[in-house]
Amino acid sequence: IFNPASPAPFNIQNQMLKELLADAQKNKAQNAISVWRGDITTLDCDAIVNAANSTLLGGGGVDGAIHRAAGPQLLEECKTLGGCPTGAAKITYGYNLPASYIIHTVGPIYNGKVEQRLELADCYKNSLELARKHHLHSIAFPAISTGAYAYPVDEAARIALLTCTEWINANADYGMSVVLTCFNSGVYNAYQELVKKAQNGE
Ligand code: AR6
Repeated sequence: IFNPASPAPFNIQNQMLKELLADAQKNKAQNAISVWRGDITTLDCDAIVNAANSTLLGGGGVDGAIHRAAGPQLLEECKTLGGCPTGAAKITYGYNLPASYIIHTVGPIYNGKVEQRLELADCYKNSLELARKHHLHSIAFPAISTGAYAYPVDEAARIALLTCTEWINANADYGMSVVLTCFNSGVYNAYQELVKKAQNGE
């Protein structure tokens, strides 16, 4: 758990994550960021985030996994949303998922331009804002843009961690548990490196 005020994140274990998410549902969310390895569709969060494309009509990767697990009603609701620009976020119900809601955001398709850092940060910030607007207290993110959209994993992980930390610090009165999920070892290693650096005060 990464408490932005002091300690560093670590690879949270299933039982502890369960307790953390249960607390959040009782409105006792800790202001914490956890790094967890696994399939985001299994998480019993108030909301999980989907790394979608601008049509919001489904795709591969985590988007495909979320649509499969949520069931066909999700696509029906997505059809009513009119798509989503890069960096923005839209919310739907979670249907057959353990999570109550899905927040769909669209990451940048990597092209090396520095503006893309802001677009990626906006994905995290706008998802967190939307969660707060809906009174949600736990949210799980995939590593947005690091799959099909080819964003370099190290930079994407740094942006994810920094943006979530800043948001939590700015909303410390609210109470939000953030779970950064890693589905592959590249993303996991990137977060681990950041943890080590934070522990060394870098
Ligand atoms: N749980 C958690 N993370 C996952 C899961 C899962 N079940 N499955 C994949 N990941 P990607 P993008 C990780 O490609 O790069 C889709 O077709 C994966 O290992 O899903 O933002 C959309 O429709 C990677 O680290 O999303 C868009 O067209 C991360 O999720 C496009 O891909 C993101 O990989 C979006 O590309």
